[in-house]
Amino acid sequence: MNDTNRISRARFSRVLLCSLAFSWLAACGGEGSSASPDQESIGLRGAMQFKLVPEAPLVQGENDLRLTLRDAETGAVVEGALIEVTAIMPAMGHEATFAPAIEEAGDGAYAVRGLALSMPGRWDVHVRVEHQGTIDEVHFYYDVP
Ligand SMILES: [Cu+2]
Repeated sequence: MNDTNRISRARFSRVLLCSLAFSWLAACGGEGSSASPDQESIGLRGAMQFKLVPEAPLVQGENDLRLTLRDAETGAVVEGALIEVTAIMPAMGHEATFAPAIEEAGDGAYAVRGLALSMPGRWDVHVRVEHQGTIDEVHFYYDVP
C-alpha cells in the first residue's frame, strides 16, 4: 500500500468513527448553538479584515462561500492574495475530506468552492492569507445542521 492510500484509508476510518459517534451521541461536537452564517473579523495578526459568507445555507457535504479581504488599516481591498482554506471538526479531530478550490473574483473577493463539511456539527474554518509579504489568518466557526 502506498502512502496516499494509507492516508485516505486512515482519514476514512476517522470519518467512519465520527459517524458512529454521531449516531450514538446525536451530536457531533455541537452544543446546539448556531453560529451566524455571515462572519467578519480582523485577522489574528491584525493586518486584514476577513469576511466569509456562505453562498447558501450550509449543508452536510460541499459548500460554496465568498471571502472578502481588506487591509485592516486602510480598508483597501486585498487583491492577488495567496489563500488557503481548511476546515476541521474540533470535537472529532478530523479535517474536511478535501481542500476547496479558490478563485479570485476581483475587488477583494474570492470564491471558495467545494468546502467539504462531511458531517453535521461544528466546524472550524481556518483562512490563511499571504499578500505581498504580509500573512494573516482567522478562524470562523460554522454549525452544519
Ligand atoms: Cu465529525
